[in-house]
Amino acid sequence: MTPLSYLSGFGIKAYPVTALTWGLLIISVSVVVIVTTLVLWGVLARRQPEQSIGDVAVERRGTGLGWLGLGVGISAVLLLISVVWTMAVLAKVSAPPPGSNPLTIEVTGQQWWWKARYLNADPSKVLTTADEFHIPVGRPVRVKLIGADVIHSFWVPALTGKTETIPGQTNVTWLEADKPGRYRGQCTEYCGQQHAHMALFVIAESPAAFDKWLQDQLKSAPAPASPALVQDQQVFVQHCGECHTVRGSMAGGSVAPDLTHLMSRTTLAAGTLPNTPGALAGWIADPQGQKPGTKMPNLYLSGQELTAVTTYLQTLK
Ligand code: HEC
Ligand SMILES: [Cu+2]
Repeated sequence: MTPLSYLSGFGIKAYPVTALTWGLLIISVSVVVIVTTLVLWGVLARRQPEQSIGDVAVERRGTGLGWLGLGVGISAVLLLISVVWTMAVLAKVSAPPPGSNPLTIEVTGQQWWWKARYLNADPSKVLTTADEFHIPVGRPVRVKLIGADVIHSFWVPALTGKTETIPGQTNVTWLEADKPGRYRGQCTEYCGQQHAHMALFVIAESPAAFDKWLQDQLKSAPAPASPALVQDQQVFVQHCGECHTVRGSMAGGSVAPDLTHLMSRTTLAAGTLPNTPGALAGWIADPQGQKPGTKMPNLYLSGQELTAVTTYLQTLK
């Protein structure tokens, strides 16, 4: 399966939608094939090739109306089936099943990355992270969608359809994965230069693995383990702290991805780069070269500063 295929789904929300997708696809394709065949047949099967059009007398030939009735009848039945089926699916997937204790994640779409906050009544358990969202298998997840700047659209084709993130409004959708896996999502509302590099990943894992992930993510970054690392951290706080947060350091910016557990993510900059030491250094040295237009500026660090910052970031497991 290709990562963004919508022809197969995984989870109680996706199954009825996938069945409907296939049903409508089969009906539509059959209609096109049947109509095309009939038109071609009508065009090609001239009964009296020697006559030109003007020679044919205008006269009533009997059964034409019957054909119209048949065509309209078949179309009406098929359209009715489609409508009823679509309504039934919409009703079924409109909300998580009653009594199902969903997890709630608030997702903010912004140019050009996704911020996630795992909500909790206890503020010390609210987690902020970016672009890669872990969820427990078999539990519904409510997704509250916020637009930070322009309209984006949240789409994880294998799990849920598209829902817009609109500035000034909160939209709510939900999803559930019933198999562990890594499901790719994508912004699907054109939102500017790097719209195509605004991916996200939903990583579904067993409830135990998810709980462990959440507990680890809630921890602050450890204090630097050596005097050299203390210096590296200072370079980071100075140059990067006004935009990025690393909990447990003086860096507390909120306009860019939280980097407290950067090394637990597999990609950088919303799926644009793999999270490898080389790509990380390349990103920090020249974000505008990697993702032209990105809201992270080129900071023109010296070689030494770049090494310091990447060394420090690599301790953020
Ligand atoms: C003016 C604000 C700003 C400053 C200063 C800034 N960044 Fe960023 N940074 C961003 C934004 C915005 C993004 C998201 C970019 C995107 O995906 O398009 C980002 C993304 C990143 C990412 C990828 C994070 C992820 O989860 O994918 C890393 C790593 C990063 N910045 C490191 C740094 C470092 C190191 C510095 C200091 C040398 C720095 N940034 C300075 C705004 C900033
Ligand atoms: Cu977008």
